[in-house]
Amino acid sequence: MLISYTQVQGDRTSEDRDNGCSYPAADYEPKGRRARPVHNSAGLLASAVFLTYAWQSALVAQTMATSQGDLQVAPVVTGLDVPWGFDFLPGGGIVVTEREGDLLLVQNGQARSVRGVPDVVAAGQGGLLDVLVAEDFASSNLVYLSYAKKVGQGSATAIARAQLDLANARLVNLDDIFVAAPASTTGRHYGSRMAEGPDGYIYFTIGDRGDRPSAQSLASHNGSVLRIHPDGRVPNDNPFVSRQDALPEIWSFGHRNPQGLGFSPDGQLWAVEHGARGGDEVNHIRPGANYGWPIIAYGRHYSGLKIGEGTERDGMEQPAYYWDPSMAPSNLMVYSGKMWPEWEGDVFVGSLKFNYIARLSETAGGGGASGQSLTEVEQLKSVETGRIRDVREAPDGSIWFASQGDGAIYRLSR
Ligand SMILES: [Ca+2]
Repeated sequence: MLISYTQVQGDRTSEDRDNGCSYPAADYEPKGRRARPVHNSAGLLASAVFLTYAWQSALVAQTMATSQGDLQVAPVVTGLDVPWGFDFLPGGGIVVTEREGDLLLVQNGQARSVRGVPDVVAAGQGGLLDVLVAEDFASSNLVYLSYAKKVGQGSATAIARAQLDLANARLVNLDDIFVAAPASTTGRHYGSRMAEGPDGYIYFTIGDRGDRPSAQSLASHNGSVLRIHPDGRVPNDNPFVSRQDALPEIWSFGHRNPQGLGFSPDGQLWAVEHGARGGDEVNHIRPGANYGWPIIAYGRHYSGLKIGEGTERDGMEQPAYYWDPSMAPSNLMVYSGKMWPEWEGDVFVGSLKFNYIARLSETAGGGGASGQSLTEVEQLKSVETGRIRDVREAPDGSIWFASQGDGAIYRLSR
């Protein structure tokens, strides 16, 4: 059943905050084309009381032609304003973030705005970003949010943890378990995708915040994949815990702006990042490894200038795959094979720029040390796949995706 989420006209002056920023084409974040929630002078969301919800009869599912035949594409929730992340609740339903600062609980035929979300800096690429439902949610009610947090005159990527009170649609016991250092006055490259590991730790990404050299610095969280306990403590087996010159949460580094992160069914960690022009890349993440930015990279700066030293260097990892031209990757998901056994182990990546979901398979022969280990073998595309912001596998093996272009979440199934 389709749930339509309707917001009243918002204060258009909130869009002015995006003005004056310039971004490379692949990362460019257009403003939401829908009404925006009203923000008061303190930056607090004042929209919740104005929200209304409406039911519509379910639209007929459309079809998408794929290598597995014509699949059904059905809208789950519409009327969203820049959906950024969503995740599944064990009892059915989903939680969805809207970048402007709303968390929605979509469950039992209702879309409700969740109260108690943290104040976010909703400007540039910042805002309320990813949401992660804890594996043990049924007993813990824990959810994690990543967001742009105001710090001094700038902002920093923060991870908050809270309990989601489903009955009352509110967060309780909200706590920032991590705030990246340093903060930055730029509104770009927050990273922010999260995943829970099979080890129970929380993994998440942070981009270079527009300060390229900082991606190589272990004294900065910028340009990293990080790993923490669910309460924010640092695991004592993180790769840099014993180094005095390193921040101990860092798991891997040398990343530009990773906005996709996921574990494969066999427990391997994968990430996808916005590279420079012609250099968006998928990486198999290993602890302590250096992924090269900005010393090695495929592609060029958006100015046309060459990057760093070239494409390879000893001690720096090669991507498993890269796109040239850049497709502006959002999230990444490694598929279990539950609904489509032929796609087991394949990597699915949403494209913001070219409006499709990439399916990547292992290269025959494994690629080896110098070759790419993945190849893009299919582009899942339909009128619904406009500006894919998130892609996930549901518990039943169907593939769900958030279309920023449509302000909707769709379910892809047989
Ligand atoms: Ca790299």
